[in-house]
Amino acid sequence: MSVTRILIANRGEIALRIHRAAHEMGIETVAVHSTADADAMHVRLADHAVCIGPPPATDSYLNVANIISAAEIAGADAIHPGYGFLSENAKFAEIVEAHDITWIGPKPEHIRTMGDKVQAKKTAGELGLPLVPGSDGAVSDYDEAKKIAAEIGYPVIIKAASGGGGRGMKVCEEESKLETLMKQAGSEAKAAFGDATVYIEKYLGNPRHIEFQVFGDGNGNAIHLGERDCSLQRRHQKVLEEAPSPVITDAERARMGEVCSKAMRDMAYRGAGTIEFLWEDGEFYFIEMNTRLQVEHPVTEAITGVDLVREQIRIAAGKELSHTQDEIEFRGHAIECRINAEDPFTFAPSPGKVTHYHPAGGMHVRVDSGLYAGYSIPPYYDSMIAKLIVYGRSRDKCIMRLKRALEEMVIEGVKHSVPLHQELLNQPDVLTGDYSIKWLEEWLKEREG
Ligand code: MV4
Repeated sequence: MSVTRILIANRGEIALRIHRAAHEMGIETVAVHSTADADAMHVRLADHAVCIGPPPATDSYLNVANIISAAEIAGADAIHPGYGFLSENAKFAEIVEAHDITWIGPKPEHIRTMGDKVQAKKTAGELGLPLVPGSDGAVSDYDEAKKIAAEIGYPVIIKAASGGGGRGMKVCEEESKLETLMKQAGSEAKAAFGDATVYIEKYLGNPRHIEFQVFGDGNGNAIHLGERDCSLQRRHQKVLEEAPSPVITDAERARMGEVCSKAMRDMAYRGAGTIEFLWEDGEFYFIEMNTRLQVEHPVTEAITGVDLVREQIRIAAGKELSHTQDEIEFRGHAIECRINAEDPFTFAPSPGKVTHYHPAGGMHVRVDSGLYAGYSIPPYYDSMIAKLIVYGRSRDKCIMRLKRALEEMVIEGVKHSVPLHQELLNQPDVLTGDYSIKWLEEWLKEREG
């Protein structure tokens, strides 16, 4: 299980992030890239690089045969999938392990379980995580659905078992609309995921999105690294994340963190995971678990001092967790701004050549990005081009520093979301932390006028 050369099955800032952790551990890296990414920073930094196909992700970053071949050719003994792409593909994880390559990720069975939202909820309930009231598993019978909805009370939400990320959801206000909305949700789910299975939950009107970071060693030891508040989202895309959450007390973190880490111990979870909750009126309700590293992991790193990617690699190599729960201390506040190549008003993608680039710097300022002056942002992939992560001893100090850092950021040649973040950080509700998952879209509507 020794890891000496990691193939990074990803691109952009997360490929750099993994390369950096690997090199600090004396481990070599292999970049893979599409023909559109031949000049990308992740290819330049890596020790070895293999082209795995044409620009469309289905032909390159999602091409399992080409990635496994690249690993064999380059002599990689481990694969890190990053986030997105193949990171939560249980079949891929199994194929990697069948080739005697170390999979830097959770056990395939756990990826599969959590990928099915009905099974994930059932498992979470058995492990003692608090659930949103709703159907006990999938519902197909309309009379049964009406009975459940009447019990929990309207409004209810109909969700697709294969969904996640908000796709295939319908809010139902009254019984007369339930059957129609269930049929719609089912056929949309069938079209999008090839699976018409749906389930029902009480609809929470104004919750926050709060998620706990967990780590397991696969042998029944697990710890938590506190929570992140990711309530500021637009169309299920996170815009700004922070740790700790402005609404969670130290006692609540300790209590809920223990509930999460106990659940991970009981399932002998391996690697990094994120347990997502909706939070309303002081109560947590499990919604999903992500079995991968998340985009927003650096805010957790900033307040705990733990290198999450290093930890993932250690666990995959069969080592113990570096820290006991007692050793984890939460100190200060961190905020991440996601910077996308898009119009800050219309959100239209803005790929193209970056003519000037100067990242922010200074104390407690981190920029994770593959940008450089002269780089051409290809139009084929996600529009996120940089993450600005700022730390301060208090939330107020963090925000002051974040404003300063945003002023320093220079990205020219494409439109990007720095001006949006500057506007956001002048909103009283953002400054006080008084926002829910609805806040951003409502604010954008008002801004449009
Ligand atoms: C909900 C909900 C309200 N009530 N479930 C959206 C993504 C998926 N992970 C779960 N989602 C929601 N589930 C109940 N019972 C509202 C959402 C939701 C949401 C959740 C987190 C962050 C942003 C969101 C935006 C719209 C809806």
